[in-house]
Amino acid sequence: MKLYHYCLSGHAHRAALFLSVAALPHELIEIDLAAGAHRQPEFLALNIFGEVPVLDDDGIIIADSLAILVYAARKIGPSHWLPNDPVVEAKIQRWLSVAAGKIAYGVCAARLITVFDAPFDADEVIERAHATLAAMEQTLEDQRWIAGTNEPSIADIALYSYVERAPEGNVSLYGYPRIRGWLRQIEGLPGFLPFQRTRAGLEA
Ligand SMILES: N[C@@H](CCC(=O)N[C@@H](CS)C(=O)NCC(=O)O)C(=O)O
Repeated sequence: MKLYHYCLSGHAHRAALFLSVAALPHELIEIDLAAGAHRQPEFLALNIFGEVPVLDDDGIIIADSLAILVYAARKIGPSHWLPNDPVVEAKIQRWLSVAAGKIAYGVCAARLITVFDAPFDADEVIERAHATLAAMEQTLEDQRWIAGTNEPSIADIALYSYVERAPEGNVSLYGYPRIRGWLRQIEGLPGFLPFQRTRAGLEA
């Protein structure tokens, strides 16, 4: 498998992290977003939206980080990452939706301001980030993993990268002890792959 990747992208990181913890052999191919490599025709042929990550599994092309998590989880066969039980799968999907929505427009957007000079309203996205973190903190009160599973699922992987780097976007994790514990649990998984740090925001 080849994963088209960019080292500062949390979307790309969540895909790379899952391939790593699921022990799926793969090669990382860096797409230099700063140099516009994602707007070249060869890359647009892989993903019409011109975004990383994209997975190439021997000619099967899967674009979108969450689609990659689902594909890779199904590829390894039945496992705790994405069980077949409809109720459990729906609970996991609910948090994948949070990763695609509230996280993208919250902690991720806040980091885009400080790391990539994105022209967003910092107060608005930081407030949204804290609302999502507060809901996650409350959810983790009586469960170890975010979707209520006994073992980690792809929902935990999907949420990890941008939540862990939230301070780079001036979103402190100080008030969220359960989230910090949950992050450390993910970091303790065999095959864990760290997300590159940037000196920005509260990490500057
Ligand atoms: N929904 C996509 C979003 C991916 C995404 O936003 N990737 C960003 C990097 S974090 C990107 O490639 N941006 C390039 C651009 O928009 O010019 C996914 O989950 O993979």
